[in-house]
Amino acid sequence: MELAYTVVNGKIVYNDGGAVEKKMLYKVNRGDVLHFALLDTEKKYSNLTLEDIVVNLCDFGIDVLLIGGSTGVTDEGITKITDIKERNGIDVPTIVFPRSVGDLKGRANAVLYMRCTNSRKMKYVKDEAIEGAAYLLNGNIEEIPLTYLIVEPGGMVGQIADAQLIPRDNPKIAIMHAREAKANGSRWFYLEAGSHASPAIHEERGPELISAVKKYVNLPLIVGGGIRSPEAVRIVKKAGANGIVTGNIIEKEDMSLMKRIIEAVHEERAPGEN
Ligand code: 1GP
Repeated sequence: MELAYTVVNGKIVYNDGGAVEKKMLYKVNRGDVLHFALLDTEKKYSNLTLEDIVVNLCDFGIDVLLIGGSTGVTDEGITKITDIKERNGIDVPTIVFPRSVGDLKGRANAVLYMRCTNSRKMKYVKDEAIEGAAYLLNGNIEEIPLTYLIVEPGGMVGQIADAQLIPRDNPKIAIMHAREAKANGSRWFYLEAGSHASPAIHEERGPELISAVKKYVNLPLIVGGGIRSPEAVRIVKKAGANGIVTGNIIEKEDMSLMKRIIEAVHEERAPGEN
């Protein structure tokens, strides 16, 4: 039987990942940090159109258009993004950040096929993923197997999932979750503080948590929750994040700030940093 992944010179090389995941991993392995711009396609912006936003973000160099949102992902929403990409010759992948199995209907390039490992609800730990497997069986969408861990304060997602929130002052708990995720075949790990989180993921011992998980578990690590500035980006990068999600800040419609945030994501790391 072929192994799901091999480790070459300390880097993880997956043998059965799809094209989108392989490209992400290629970038992570060469030391890049990935920027995931989380978009709500149903959001009404005041000054810009969704097209302006997508075109600008892609121009600034985001790595992934992550489609999510408080009301879930619709087929129409994904189609809007696909049309914008076609009209503007954009080849940034569209990945669904699902709230539930219903979000797998649209024709995105891939889905974060996730398990919320510290939810107290079986629905988010397993049931949604099992139902979602029907879409994988149809071969319509590439899955990116990911374990999602909600840390304090957790925000709305923490409440909806009824998460047993991960404390910031005891990194061992997060490390154990990450190690379990790896042992059970997850290929990506996501530390989530919650949208609008205060403290954000880069504040109040969040960086220590990121560094601890990164030190003990060799899985690409995505982080998010309250990242709204280039300074915040630099802190989570220094702590060892391989991927950074920004959601809410996009709604400020400040494209010059977004440009600076995206540039900070792609700045070279200082020597000796992860
Ligand atoms: C939420 O981690 C993401 O799921 C992004 O959070 O909206 O605060 O950027 P923000």
